[in-house]
Amino acid sequence: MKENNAPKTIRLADYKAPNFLIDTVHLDVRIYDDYTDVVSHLTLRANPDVPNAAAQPLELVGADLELLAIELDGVALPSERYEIAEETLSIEQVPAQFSLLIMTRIQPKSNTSLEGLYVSKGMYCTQCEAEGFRKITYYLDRPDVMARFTTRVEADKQAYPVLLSNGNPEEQGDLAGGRHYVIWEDPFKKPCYLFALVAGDLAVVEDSFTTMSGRPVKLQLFVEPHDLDKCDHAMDSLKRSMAWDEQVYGREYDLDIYMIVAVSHFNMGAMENKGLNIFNTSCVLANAKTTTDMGFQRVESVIAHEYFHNWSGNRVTCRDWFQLSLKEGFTVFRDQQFSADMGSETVNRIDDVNLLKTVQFAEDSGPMSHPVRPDSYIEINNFYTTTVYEKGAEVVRMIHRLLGKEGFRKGSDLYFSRHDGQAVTCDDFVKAMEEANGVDLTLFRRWYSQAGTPQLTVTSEYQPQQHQFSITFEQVTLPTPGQPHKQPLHIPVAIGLLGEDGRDLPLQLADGSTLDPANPVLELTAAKSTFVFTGIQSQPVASVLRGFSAPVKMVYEQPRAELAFLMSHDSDGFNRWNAAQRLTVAVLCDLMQAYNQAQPLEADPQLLDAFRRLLTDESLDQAMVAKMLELPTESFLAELLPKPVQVDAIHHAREGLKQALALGLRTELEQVMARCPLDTEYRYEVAAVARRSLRNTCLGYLMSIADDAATETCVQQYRQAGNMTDQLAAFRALVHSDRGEKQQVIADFYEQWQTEALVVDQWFMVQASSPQPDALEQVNGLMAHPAFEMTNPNKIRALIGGFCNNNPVNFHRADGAGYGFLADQIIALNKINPQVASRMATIMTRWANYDKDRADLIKEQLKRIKTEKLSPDVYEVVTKALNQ
Ligand code: B3K
Ligand code: ZN
Repeated sequence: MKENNAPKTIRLADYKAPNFLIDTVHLDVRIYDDYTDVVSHLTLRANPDVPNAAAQPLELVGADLELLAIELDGVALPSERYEIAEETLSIEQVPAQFSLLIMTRIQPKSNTSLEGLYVSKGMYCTQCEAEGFRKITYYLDRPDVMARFTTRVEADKQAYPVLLSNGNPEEQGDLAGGRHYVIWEDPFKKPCYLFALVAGDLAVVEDSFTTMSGRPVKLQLFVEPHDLDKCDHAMDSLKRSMAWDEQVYGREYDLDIYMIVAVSHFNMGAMENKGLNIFNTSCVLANAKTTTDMGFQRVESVIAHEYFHNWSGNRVTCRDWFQLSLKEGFTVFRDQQFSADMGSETVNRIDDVNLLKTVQFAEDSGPMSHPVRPDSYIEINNFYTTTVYEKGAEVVRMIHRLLGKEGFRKGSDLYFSRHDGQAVTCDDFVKAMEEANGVDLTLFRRWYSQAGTPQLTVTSEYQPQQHQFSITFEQVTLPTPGQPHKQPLHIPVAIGLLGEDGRDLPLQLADGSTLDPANPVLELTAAKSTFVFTGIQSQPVASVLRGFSAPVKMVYEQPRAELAFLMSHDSDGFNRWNAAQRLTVAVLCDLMQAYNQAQPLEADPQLLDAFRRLLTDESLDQAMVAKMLELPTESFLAELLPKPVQVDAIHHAREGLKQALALGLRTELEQVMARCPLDTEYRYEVAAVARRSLRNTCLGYLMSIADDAATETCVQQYRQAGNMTDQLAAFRALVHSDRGEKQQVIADFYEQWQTEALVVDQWFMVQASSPQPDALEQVNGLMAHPAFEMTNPNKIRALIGGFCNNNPVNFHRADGAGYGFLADQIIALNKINPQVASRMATIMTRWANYDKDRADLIKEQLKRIKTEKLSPDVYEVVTKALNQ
């Protein structure tokens, strides 16, 4: 851990190509009980592209390493020939081409940062992205240094029968003392962040896939023996991902073997190491009994995401970490396309946009706001953000919309063929898209360099005499840290105009051009632009930003009647849903006002009617109905509505609306539940997922009344449910109610599921997110529960994250106890796992959005954290939070 005195800021502007390149790496990793020894044999040469490179000193990086030996060209280096500083090993005057042998000793068993080589439940595993390889050996730990790796792993045979690394197994054998070894060879050169190693006692599920050119690939999924019954869905998702990438992008897998290992202690979802993905158990294990529909969906998309990285990330990688979105934004876009093709495109789009608007928009208006391609960072791990991932994916999506499906494919083909085996930049990606299509994306590039969410104000007017409809767009982006002045962006706005019958009108512009009926898009390139549509016989209803065609905050005042009209007629499913949301938000704002004036909370009859139609019209897509009935979350509202956030009014208005709707629509809700009975057999397929989601949404409404009859239905469902989706929905509804029945149910649920770690996470999460006023006391109690582990990120995210992220009304308690609790946890985690600590600390960066009392209380806690000896991760977040 670095000192608390200002760790260094790294800048994109300072990027320099490496002075030395590494061609080959022979690693020999010898695992012993008390330590692990790593012998690294490198062949290096001066970088021919850097003038005078050979005259420069060689500077390798390393962290928490004990150097045991070092040799240059086979000769031991005397200590005066090299210098070891805190995180570097430098050697002056090296030849233009040479070999280096470095032997280091590391302590994986005490590595709780879960970065580098560490141990999870007795299994050795690695996480090297972004800069974890330096915790294994001294190296040029940067993505533009790509080498061919051969890895020998040696360990006790009985304790660690399975020894894995990247590539293909070349040799294995037994050694004296009950030990054994395996040698792995990866034929593709790669940056060290894609290195992986696993040693453990694991069970394996095997399958195979034949690629489009007829090559067989062995697929292996390694898990703890007790999880063997949770592998089918991941394996199936993997095979579908492989086929999809061939069909949609023409990309074929390139090794003979593809391995996935499930690990309980993992900082994020999964990692795309070449040929050896390492997964958080939560993103790979699934079966009906233990996993919800949402869990199944997550497994499918993360499996796909990591698989797609084999091309977008591994074959073509990033030149430096500022280019992270090159692989992450593109790969998220690819996994979103895949999920859309596997299930409902609209429902997936709604979920993705909700995440973007709730989390990314908030990030983009706070002190951590940064461009999709950041200009600077202190700790790169802090930049695996929704901006780099989700906004990055939106940027790629906009390119896709501007170029069309075929144009985009031409661009991606050129990108992959031109840069195969290279480490490149976001600009190289845009260039390939431009050149393959003969278009100029100069202005569009600002999406990569400019931070902040543009606000798009829309006004429109119908001119009955001229039969014209004019629509004006004004874009403004507020200043963000380091960027006081913003420029207009190139914004594609997909649009439709609905006639009186609800059908789309032909779109003819006054300048004589017609919009492509298959993809009608207005391209904004200036601060203000007006478009005039002609031949419009009567006042139309505009459907703007269809499919959420750009990541902007749109402000367009449309009367509630127009929203209700769009809700039932818009041909764009996303905007049908969005109209429902906008109508609901308008009603919620009324209710917040009523709450503030201590008036009764009643549901707007227009909304009640609209919801009644949704519940009773069986011809509608049931998945969409469920989505449209879902009220926006408190966090979504906190981000959307004017500041300071009215924590209590939002909560009570939302609960009040839920109850008013439930009372007004009770019969309809009960009817829907009757026509969506509990499944006797679980299937993860679109219609069944929709049915369960609709049923459980209705159950949630009924339980907002929580009278005896509703509670009885809920308890029945809890007892009879044959799958986790239905069981957990009932469990949550009960636990979040004030019914006494919940005590028994909480105990029963734990009793039933205590041997399933991922279900226990849900058990923590549900209790932590309860709106009941004793939630913090419950959470404090659960911190001492034997199943809680401060060293396991899944447990942290479930219990601490569940409370601080998913329970706004209790986390933001006026007495500040929620903030004190979080600060205590950040201080403790800072020493154990800086990455997770820093994630938790970002919650506190939003203090400026709250009233003065709350803001002061949060700042007080930030200052308290600041007095600790902080990791660079937490230091960066806390300092930026305090200096905003
Ligand atoms: N590339 C990894 C993320 C690594 C995070 C390092 N702090 C997973 C992914 O995006 O696929
Ligand atoms: Zn990724």
